[in-house]
Amino acid sequence: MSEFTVAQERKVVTSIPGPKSQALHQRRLDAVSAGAGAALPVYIEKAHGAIIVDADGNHMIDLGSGIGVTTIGHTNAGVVKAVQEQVANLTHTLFTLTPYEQYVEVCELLNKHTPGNFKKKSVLFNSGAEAVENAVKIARKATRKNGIVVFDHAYHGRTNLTFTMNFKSAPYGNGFGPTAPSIQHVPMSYPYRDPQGMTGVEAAQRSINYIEKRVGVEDLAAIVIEPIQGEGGFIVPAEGFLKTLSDWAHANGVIVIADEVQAGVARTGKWFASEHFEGWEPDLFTIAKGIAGGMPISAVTGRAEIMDASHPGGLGGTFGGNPVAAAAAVSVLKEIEAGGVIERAQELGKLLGDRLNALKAKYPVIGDVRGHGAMMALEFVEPGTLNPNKDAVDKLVKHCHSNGVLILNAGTYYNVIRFLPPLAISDALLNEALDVLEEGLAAL
Ligand code: PLZ
Repeated sequence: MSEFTVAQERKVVTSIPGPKSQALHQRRLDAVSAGAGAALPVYIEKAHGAIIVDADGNHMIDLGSGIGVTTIGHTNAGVVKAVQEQVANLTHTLFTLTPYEQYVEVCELLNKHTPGNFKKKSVLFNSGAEAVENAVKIARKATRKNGIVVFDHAYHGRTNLTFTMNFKSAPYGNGFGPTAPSIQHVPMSYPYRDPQGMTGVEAAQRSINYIEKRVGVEDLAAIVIEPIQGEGGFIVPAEGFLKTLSDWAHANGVIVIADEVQAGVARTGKWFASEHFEGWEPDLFTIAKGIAGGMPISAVTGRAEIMDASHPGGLGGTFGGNPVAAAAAVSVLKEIEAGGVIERAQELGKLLGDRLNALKAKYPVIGDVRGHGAMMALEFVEPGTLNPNKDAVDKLVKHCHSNGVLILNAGTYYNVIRFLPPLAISDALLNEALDVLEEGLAAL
């Protein structure tokens, strides 16, 4: 059992990256494709709770959870036990060949806990991008239409279809061949950057106007949107935006897909981020990242009649819903169900919100504080303007990394710092990490 093998404290014992990490990085440069980036070449050996330990023995406070994956905490005791037991019993059959119970149980739990008071079904895959790909396949099959609407600042993955759905072509799509057809971007509600006083309903009307003019509803299968955008910089749409969109979609026979890959599964202080938005009614959800404590598994969950539109044999893949990953997901979902996890995300949201707002009041380089629960962000600008300030973010990220705090940037303009701590983090550790950030701000 890995419990308590990693002290929950920050400890910087070498430069970061230290000598062992640097040596490993040399090996990597020789062996690994240059295409796989290296945001922080610190090689991690073990982790528990909210602390990751590198090859040189540095203990870093993790405020990123591997981009929102180890939400339940690193090497969570329940996940470790579930994986160890499952791996000794059964590692693979291929669910569509000879099935097993764990897959069905994950689907039952997701059907139960996703929002929407209707009969739901699910299907499992390996990655977020694969879930998005399949949600689009299912929506096209169900509607017999092709068009897909996505939003400015969106991120949906790195496969051919999903990189086309991303807002930024660099670095995701540029040079990687033809983009997928029938994808149209429309404006997102971005309260910090939209014209002052623009309501959510007005922002939705702006998007709908684009959809009607640029795409038309005739061949529109689905709109796909992150209810709180992840890579785009934790953009929370204005109240009424999502409701107006889903009302319009349903009046026009268009399927609504909520990409909850980054924001879902207890992260925002609700089971799913969609629950923060009154009247917003997605038909399908894509779910991944935080669902299995670090094991690779993803899902599409939604209205049973849409989910059943695919002919038998139309959906699948060798590893989708792998027994070990599924056992980890069952453990995570049941731990959330048992209570305390969602409440912890809410408490962390309060702590983060209070501290980040205090920083904003003090440092004019911070233009905006936003998010819900343990998914909060700071947007940096040149003081007194809306001009994105990537330079400040780069300096702060570097300062935090050298001082043993793993922090992530985000945003279309790379001018956002996002906070995605494991929910297992203590108040004391989170405060300490924010103190390190503040030292960096004071030094800017
Ligand atoms: N949808 C909303 O956030 C993944 C990307 C990391 P995969 N975001 C992190 C990187 O640089 O590759 C993401 C997301 C949303 C889909 C995805 C894709 O999920 O599991 O990375 O395929």
